Amino acid sequence: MKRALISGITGQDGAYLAEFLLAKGYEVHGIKRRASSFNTDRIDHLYQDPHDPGRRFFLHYGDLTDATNLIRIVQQIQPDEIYNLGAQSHVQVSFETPEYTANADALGSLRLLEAIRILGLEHKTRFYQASTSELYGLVQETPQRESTPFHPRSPYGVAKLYAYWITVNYRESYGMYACNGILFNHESPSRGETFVSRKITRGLARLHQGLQQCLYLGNLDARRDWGHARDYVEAQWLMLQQPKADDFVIATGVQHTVREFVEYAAREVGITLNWQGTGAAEEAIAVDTPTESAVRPGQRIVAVDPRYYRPAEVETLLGDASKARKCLGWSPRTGFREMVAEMMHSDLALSRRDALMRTAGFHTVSAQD
Ligand code: NDP
Ligand code: GDR
Repeated sequence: MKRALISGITGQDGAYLAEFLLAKGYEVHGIKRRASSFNTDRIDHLYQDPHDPGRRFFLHYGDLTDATNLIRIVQQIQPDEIYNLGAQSHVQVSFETPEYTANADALGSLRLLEAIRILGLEHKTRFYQASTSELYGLVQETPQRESTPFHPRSPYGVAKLYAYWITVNYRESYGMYACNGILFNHESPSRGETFVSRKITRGLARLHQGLQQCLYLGNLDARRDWGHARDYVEAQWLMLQQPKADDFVIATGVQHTVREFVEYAAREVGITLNWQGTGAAEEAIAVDTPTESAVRPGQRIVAVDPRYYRPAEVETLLGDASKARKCLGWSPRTGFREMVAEMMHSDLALSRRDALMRTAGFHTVSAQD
């Protein structure tokens, strides 16, 4: 039985990957951070009773900023594969917490690679680094492929640049099987609520149920290549199953603006929008609305709030995953429209539950960011 260790197992990708590896027959170990409240929502369905003799799912307390803890976990597990998915992964937050982001996202990767080396596991343990299209930042060519030069635009991107190169360096220096997956944006109903995709589907669902009055967004013109997380974790696994370690772009090759994301999501719940104004004064007004929704024709649904603008923006990203298609046999299964619909309907179900709770006398917190 193969043994995998996942950092960031409580995150979106960690949860999908854990489920994927368990289905493949792996023993799966995850590193979770201590928190003052439960932080395992996304993986609770995978929990196995510690008394179950056939148990294949284990969680370990740890942190990417704590080298001795990482060494101890790797020593104890002796994993065949490590997936380093843990990170402070929010680009805008990285401008507020640049030092911590560098510590977790850059040095965290180094600490795991060093743990493998210190324990003499260079020829046993394969390593996956969660690299990102944010490396391209101010893009030098379109579409972006493995050979496109990097120009990161945030402390997050710069930290991930270090992680990318230290992974390449350990492969070249010590013959380790270490790969970078340069993944473009990927989303799902489990996406963190403050990333734009989920903020849109959650916000529209709450508007639909009368739990929120307006959705405030930043740069509506930003263009992204959005795929589905479920498809992308398969690519992560495929990268560690090859005869030779290499780096791969994972993307759909299709691009949409944030504005288009809003339109597709709104249409999914029967709301048609009319955009007016430009720049910070742009807003979307509901034209057609379904009768069962709390949204009324003429209501302002979306407005721009410049506080969501970033000090330096990545305006456009579009990936070319030809190398992954050719060498890994990977291609995305889920289209943009299908993914938006899945997210929208999942959030609508959650908002209906929240609305019911409210009418029954309970109050829910309304996170806007
Ligand atoms: P999430 O933000 O959903 O999950 C991040 C995970 O990392 C969480 O489990 C979080 O724990 C954990 N984490 C954060 N800081 C630390 C730390 N100091 N020590 C240990 N664990 C930590 O991210 P995604 O699942 O979306 O992304 C997974 C990885 O892929 C990240 O590295 C991200 O940067 C990268 N990436 C993501 C893309 C995307 O579009 N989703 C695209 C390209 C790359 P907790 O739950 O406690 O906060
Ligand atoms: P990104 O994702 O920065 O690409 O990083 P995010 O969804 O945060 O932003 C995408 C684009 O939307 C614009 N935007 C907004 N973004 C947020 N979060 N909130 C808003 O209100 C808003 N309005 C407009 C942003 O300016 C941006 O241009 C994600 C993360 O998962 C990273 O960890 C990962 O590496 C990259 O994707 C690939």
